[in-house]
Amino acid sequence: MKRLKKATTMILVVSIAIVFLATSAMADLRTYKQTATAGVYAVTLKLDKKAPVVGDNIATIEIKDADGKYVLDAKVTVEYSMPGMPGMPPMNYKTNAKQNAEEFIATMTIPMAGAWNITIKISRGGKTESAKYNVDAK
Ligand SMILES: [Cu+2]
Repeated sequence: MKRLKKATTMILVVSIAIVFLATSAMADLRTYKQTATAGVYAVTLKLDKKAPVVGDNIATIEIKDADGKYVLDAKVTVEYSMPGMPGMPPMNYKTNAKQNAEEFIATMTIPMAGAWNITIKISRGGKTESAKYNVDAK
């Protein structure tokens, strides 16, 4: 009886662990999330999809200082660009991110599939720092 109870508990614990791991793995596959450093800041860029798409993409930006505290008093802009290629001049776009609770939100309208460079610029106290990301738009 005691052994049975132990086995049942073990199965339960393993099941919970599997569900937990599967759920977090799925969350990783579902949406893009990447952290880059900009000066003293850790800047996490989250997109509403696994990879950006041609059209509108909602970018959520989380900025933390060296103490791990949310930075909210900054001006945040998002620049996204594609270098020139045969038959296509370089494409450069810029949009301002708006603060929303502890994050900043911007919409990137991507006109073409392929490799895009994203630069998030954080201006605060007369200084501007940049965080860079590379994405592949579908
Ligand atoms: Cu192009």
